[in-house]
Amino acid sequence: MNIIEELDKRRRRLSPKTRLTSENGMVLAQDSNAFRRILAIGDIHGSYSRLMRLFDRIDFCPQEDLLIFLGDIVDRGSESAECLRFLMDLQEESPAVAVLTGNHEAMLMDYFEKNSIREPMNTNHGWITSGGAPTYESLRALYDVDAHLYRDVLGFLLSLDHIAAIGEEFLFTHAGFYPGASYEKQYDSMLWLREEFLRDYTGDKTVVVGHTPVQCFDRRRRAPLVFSNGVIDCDTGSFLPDGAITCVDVKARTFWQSEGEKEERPLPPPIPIALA
Ligand SMILES: [Mn+2]
Repeated sequence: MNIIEELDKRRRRLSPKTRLTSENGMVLAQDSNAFRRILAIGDIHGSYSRLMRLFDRIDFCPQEDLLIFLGDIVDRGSESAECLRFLMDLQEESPAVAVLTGNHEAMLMDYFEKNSIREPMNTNHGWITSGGAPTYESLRALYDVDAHLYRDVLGFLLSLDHIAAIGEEFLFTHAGFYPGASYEKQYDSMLWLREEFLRDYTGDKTVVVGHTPVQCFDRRRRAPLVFSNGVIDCDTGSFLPDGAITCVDVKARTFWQSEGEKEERPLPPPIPIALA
């Protein structure tokens, strides 16, 4: 059974009373109409001030909206612990907040399987050389002040989901997936996909991803990208000086950003894929 068949099978098996659930790393909702808005926030990369500015703009209603974070909460920026604590508290307080893992959270977890926060930074590990150094510093500062909270934050990271299937129409994941392969077979590799997914996906669901900054397609771009195969890229380069964090409303097909205009704007029309 391929990943899409498995998601659909699990989703259709849910009791009609279940609005949103999560099993085996898969967030599932039978009906997208159970939510007023379905919102997805792309890569954050340790920028708490940008996250707060965006969050104020979207006017999130916990009782009515579904909010999905697409992963890469941490790394590159200096406020990763603050971002993680905010998402952890928000998920605890809200009935419909899903937090998906990105490849940066996967690298972080691998680091802490092999190294302790009590030891000096292990600069030989790939996570540290891929933007993890400021995250290590921010977690170390949290650990020094409140070791219990540090443990809760690591537990939260361990609990992150991988993919969300919301109604018949929508899929959300950090980078993409191999449509023909089973979920189990691609659990880790799917967090790293770029062109192979963006170029080759031909399904009939809208797939909302982060991971590949829109600046990779056009250096001056900041708005999210909509591709003609139904993929929406919400990674608008939050770690870049002129980048932003983006939230997309997938039903209304509008978006907000942490920088520039405060108001909601319509998503651009679909274009064919052409990587720069
Ligand atoms: Mn990223």
